[in-house]
Amino acid sequence: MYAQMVKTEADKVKSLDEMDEQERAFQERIDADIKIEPKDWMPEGYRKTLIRQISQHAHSEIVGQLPEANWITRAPTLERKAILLAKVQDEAGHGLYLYCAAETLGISRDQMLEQLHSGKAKYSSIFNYPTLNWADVGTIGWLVDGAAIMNQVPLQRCSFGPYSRAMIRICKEESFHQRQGYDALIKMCLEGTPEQKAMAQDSMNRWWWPALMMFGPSDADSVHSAQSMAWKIKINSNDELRQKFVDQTVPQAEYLGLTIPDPDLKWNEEKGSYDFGEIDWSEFYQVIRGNGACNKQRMSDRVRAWDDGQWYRDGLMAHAKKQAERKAAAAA
Ligand code: FAQ
Repeated sequence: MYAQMVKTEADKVKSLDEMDEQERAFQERIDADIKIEPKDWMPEGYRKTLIRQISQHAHSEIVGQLPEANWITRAPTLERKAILLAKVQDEAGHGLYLYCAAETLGISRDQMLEQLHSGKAKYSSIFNYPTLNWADVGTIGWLVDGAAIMNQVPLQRCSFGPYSRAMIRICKEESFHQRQGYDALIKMCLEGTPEQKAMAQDSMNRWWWPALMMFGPSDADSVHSAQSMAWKIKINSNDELRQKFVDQTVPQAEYLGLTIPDPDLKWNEEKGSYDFGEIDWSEFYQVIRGNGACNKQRMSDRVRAWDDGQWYRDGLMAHAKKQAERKAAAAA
């Protein structure tokens, strides 16, 4: 499985024999499941890969607030509004834990945000789809947070201490997010009107395939998996997690009475898991290249929010400077 997993980079992963002494000692610590901490020596590639993955993950949490925030003002009840507000606020917190973890690797938050705003850094493809009806809020919780949890639970065991610890806190909150989404859909599908159930089905039809794309390209096309798995920055391959997600989600859809929009979805007795249809990879690559339905809007909203907050950041800096000056004067 491992050997055939990544055609493009598999041959670039060094064996222990090919490493110098320092690299070998580092790899042996990873193999023994000893966490790497920010001040420990690490190969430059390990540092860069972590910065790339953690910052993209942080950007996803922050940009991921936007599609759901669209429905805060139109939530159907006060209770649903309060729940959605809490969830969207949690996403900001997740972004902050992750930016902090990445900062320990020698990149500043301003640099990471510059990379996001200039389009140099990616964020998850899923947040470039529009939220067209209230059921989308439920579907995002159920499918999007569900896919995120499937990916993030193993990342709690990631080799880099600060990332692993951030994931432990994040996963606790994500499970609440997923349950609130499923609960909203239970209300619509099992206790709601035929119109509400139709709304949920429409939402399912639009989000199913993009949710599967969240796990990244197929193993055969994943550029980074082989090295990232050798370093335990990733614990499972993209296809392994995608399969687990499908297997977990099909019975949940059945309980809701929703049809998964995939005519090839079928239980495979021999494999003990579901077979499913081919993902439209051309759509995935269009979205990650910036050409999805909402890429431009998401970025302009983020940049505007950043610019609008300039006066507040200036105020904080001025206050910190004044406090430091007062402290210095008192000590003199
Ligand atoms: N979207 O070689 P691989 C959330 C890029 S959860 C965009 O397989 P890798 C919670 C990839 O960066 C969502 N780009 O790459 C929430 C690379 O491009 P690069 C975030 C993608 O890194 C819920 C290229 O394709 N979760 O936000 C995607 O080994 C609700 C080649 O791919 C994480 O970030 C994609 N879907 O594996 C918030 C989890 N997939 O960088 C609000 C941590 C791949 O060379 C509301 N990240 N690419 O330019 C990971 O586990 C990995 O980075 C993967 C990709 C699995 C995403």
